[in-house]
Amino acid sequence: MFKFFSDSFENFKKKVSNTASALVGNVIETVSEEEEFSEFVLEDMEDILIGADLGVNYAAELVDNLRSQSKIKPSDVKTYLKDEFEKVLNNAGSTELTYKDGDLNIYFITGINGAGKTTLIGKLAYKFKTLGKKVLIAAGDTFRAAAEEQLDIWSKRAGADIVRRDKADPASVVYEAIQKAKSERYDVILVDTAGRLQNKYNLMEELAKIKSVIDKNASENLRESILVIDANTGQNGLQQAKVFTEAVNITSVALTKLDGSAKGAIVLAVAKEMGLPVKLVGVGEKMEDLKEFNPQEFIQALFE
Ligand SMILES: Nc1nc2c(ncn2[C@@H]2O[C@H](COP(=O)(O)OP(=O)(O)OP(=O)(O)O)[C@@H](O)[C@H]2O)c(=O)[nH]1
Ligand SMILES: [Mg+2]
Repeated sequence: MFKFFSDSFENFKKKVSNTASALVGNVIETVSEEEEFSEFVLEDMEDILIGADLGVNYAAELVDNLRSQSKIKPSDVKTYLKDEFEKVLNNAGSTELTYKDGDLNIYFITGINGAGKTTLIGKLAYKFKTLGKKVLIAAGDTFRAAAEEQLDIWSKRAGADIVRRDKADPASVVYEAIQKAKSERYDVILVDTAGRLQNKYNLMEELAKIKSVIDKNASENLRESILVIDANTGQNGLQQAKVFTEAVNITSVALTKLDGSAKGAIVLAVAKEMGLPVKLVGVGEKMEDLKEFNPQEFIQALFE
């Protein structure tokens, strides 16, 4: 529906080059010159896929498919992986961020501490502002010292408005933001949340409470519950996805810090294991370093 700032393909390719060599380059190098898929070669291939953070189950499935057939030769391994990855990404659903024109659009942003939630909100606020939208940020991380200050700086930079109440109950901050947005006809609310409370249980309780405030007051306006995952956390990202999905119904993933990461295969693992589409990708610390995830482009960058 709208296009996020897009890098040139060449730039994007550079940013995922570490993932490309960990995931695809290493397999091709090890496998493609072999005569056949011997047990030895298959085990090597499985180790590489696991090492690239594709996940143990998914890696085993890909290798098992090869073990039980004779049509695909080692020299075809590139095409084989490409087809498989395309299938998985297609099955995870649309990668387009849901947005309804002329209505209030709420985005609920969650994730563990340091994943990049606040930065993502700054980038999204900026993007929506450049599209001429009226944007309100709800400072729902009232736990961490300086969190609201950081968000305040981002909102000013992006030219968005903010509702913040230091040390208040996050759910009440979000409630206030919804009332303000409805009476002042905002297009977008971006809800920031804490990444760490005293323990995981408290955090999940708090997120569920915020979610229920949104459900009670603006359920029809909640467009996406986005889980922010740092690409460098690899398989832990999958664990996070499970925990957060149990607490609040996650609809999509934003993968941050893909620039430089060798663990971008988490995009595929999340799609495969959780059936969740990655919709946004963070490729740097600047306000413009946000991309809409484009599966074709990602595949092309991995395999070209
Ligand atoms: N290289 C790179 N750095 C990023 C990206 N996104 C965020 N960061 C950096 O990651 C660090 C943490 O980002 P925050 O946005 O504060 O993370 P958070 O999830 O809000 O953290 P808490 O509020 O503590 O839970 C900051 O130093 C950001 O500049 C990205 O896409 N690429
Ligand atoms: Mg934050």
